[in-house]
Amino acid sequence: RNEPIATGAMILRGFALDLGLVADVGQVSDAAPFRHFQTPGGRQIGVEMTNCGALGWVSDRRGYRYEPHDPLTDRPWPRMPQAFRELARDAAARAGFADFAPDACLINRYVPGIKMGLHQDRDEGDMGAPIVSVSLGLPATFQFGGTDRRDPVVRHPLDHGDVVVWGGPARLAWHGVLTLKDGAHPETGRARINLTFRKAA
Ligand code: MD5
Ligand code: FE
Repeated sequence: RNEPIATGAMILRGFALDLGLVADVGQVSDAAPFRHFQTPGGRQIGVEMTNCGALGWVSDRRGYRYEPHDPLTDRPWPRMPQAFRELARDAAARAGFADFAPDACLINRYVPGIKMGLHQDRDEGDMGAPIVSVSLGLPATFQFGGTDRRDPVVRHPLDHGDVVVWGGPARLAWHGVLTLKDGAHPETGRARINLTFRKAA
């Protein structure tokens, strides 16, 4: 089921079910553990993060950026699993963006009580490419606004297996995730995992 939510943004309900993605996340996080990054202002980000692919999103006192190495291990980020790569490409194509070849996959882990405040994704080199976002585990409420911070926001529930594709005019929309409610999911336990595929270079 395709659910358009704005020009350039579409929810593909249940598009990522039964692909073994949670097991792949476990493989990645065995090699590159989830951790809390620091913000440039010196605070700790509530969401725990790791990455796979050629480039990974990192944050520290020096700023936000993409790096080829994990600062925790000084090793390259783990390879992007083939199932991730294919899912991202297929979802983008379904939403009208042919030939999406992400070089970065940020993996966010939310536990109950954690949220992601409204922000824009603007650290990527290729703003012409879409972003593909995959929700796994506990449900969450996504907040989606406009390209101006003051634009009104609409809320969309996101469940295990839902995929959202953002591109074109939606690429620079303000967005966030409301505080995760308590619960347990058979595949992820007390957590929500979000995969965010991007063309960073
Ligand atoms: C999440 N993650 O559920 C969200 C899903 C992040 C982040 O926001 O930056 O890690 S990605 C949603 C997204 C990406 C790019 C553009 C828009 C939404 N948008 O235009 O709303 O953990
Ligand atoms: Fe974002």
